[in-house]
Amino acid sequence: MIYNEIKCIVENFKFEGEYIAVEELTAGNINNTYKLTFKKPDGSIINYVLQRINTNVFKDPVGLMNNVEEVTSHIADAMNKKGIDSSRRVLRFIRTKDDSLLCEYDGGHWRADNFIENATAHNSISDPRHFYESGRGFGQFQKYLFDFPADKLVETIPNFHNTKKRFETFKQSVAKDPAGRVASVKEEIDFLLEREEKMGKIVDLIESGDLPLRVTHNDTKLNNVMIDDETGEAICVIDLDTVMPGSVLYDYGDAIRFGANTAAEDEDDTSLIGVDMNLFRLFTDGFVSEVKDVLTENEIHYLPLGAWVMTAELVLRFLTDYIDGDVYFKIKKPGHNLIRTRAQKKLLEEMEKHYDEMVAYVDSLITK
Ligand code: GN1
Ligand code: MG
Repeated sequence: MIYNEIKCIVENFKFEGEYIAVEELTAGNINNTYKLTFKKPDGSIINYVLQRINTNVFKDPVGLMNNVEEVTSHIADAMNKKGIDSSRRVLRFIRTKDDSLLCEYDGGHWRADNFIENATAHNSISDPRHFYESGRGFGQFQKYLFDFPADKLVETIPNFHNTKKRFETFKQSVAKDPAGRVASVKEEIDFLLEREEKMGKIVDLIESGDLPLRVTHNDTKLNNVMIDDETGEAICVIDLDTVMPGSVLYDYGDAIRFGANTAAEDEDDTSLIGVDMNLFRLFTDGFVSEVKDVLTENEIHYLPLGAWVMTAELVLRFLTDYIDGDVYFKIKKPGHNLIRTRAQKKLLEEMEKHYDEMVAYVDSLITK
């Protein structure tokens, strides 16, 4: 069914060559993603990525495409000026035959971009160097956007990392209990209530002017940066739908949350979950080596707070979605959001044990 639909959508884009195959890529929790394969007249193969934007999550797909086009053009221009070949280093969106960035088909909003060849979006760390590289990749991304005018961007998800607003929404869900699940998650709810104040700390520091707003990626999981299969270098940051004004703590923190975990984000066996301090240091070194000159001392000092808040935020978001009846994140099995909640809760507890060590390490980099 979906494959017939895709065939029709493909005809609307200015792809090169003859369409020969499609494969679904299932790692993302929000959009539906497909790899398309085409054969050019000379017989060579060219691949593209096609995505259906989840408009339940991204309510303004036109504004979103405008954002990502602006951001990727800015990065490509900056690379070209430096004489860097940008063809595998930045996403480029393919237009439709009527020159639009979006194809609307049967109520769905579809977009397409180049496929980065000979590179992988890793879901876990097989080689620790990849995590150092991922730090460099996201750090470089931050640097490229340093002079990007934030007023060109719409907020694709308002209050995305506003943990105070998210906490209010969570409390409303608990009060409503729409799926009748609240009684079974009392322990997880209490765990969050005990941490409510600290969870709002980044928002407070932004409001008080202690942390600046920048243009940030906001979803810096390991699998949102492509690693070159041959060189092991981070070459291209992907999944740009949440690029918006934010704090650098969000980018650093979400990457640590996902990548320094000794287990998967949704590990069922919580005894496997911990913080790998070696990986923590590797990512931190890679990230800070790129952004040290553009960040304030305060931002560097508070980086570990970013890791703590982003992890707590995911406990909150997964639990809220579980309580709401699984309406936001795609789930791969029944109870998936509860499994994710418990895994992130365990990770947060482990992070709390290492917190002072994390702060000491980051502070030692300020004076270096
Ligand atoms: C979603 O789209 P994906 O899978 O990269 C989510 C992130 C969460 C992440 C948790 C727009 O990211 O915020 O941290 O799942 N994206 C959105 O795995 O909500
Ligand atoms: Mg992604």
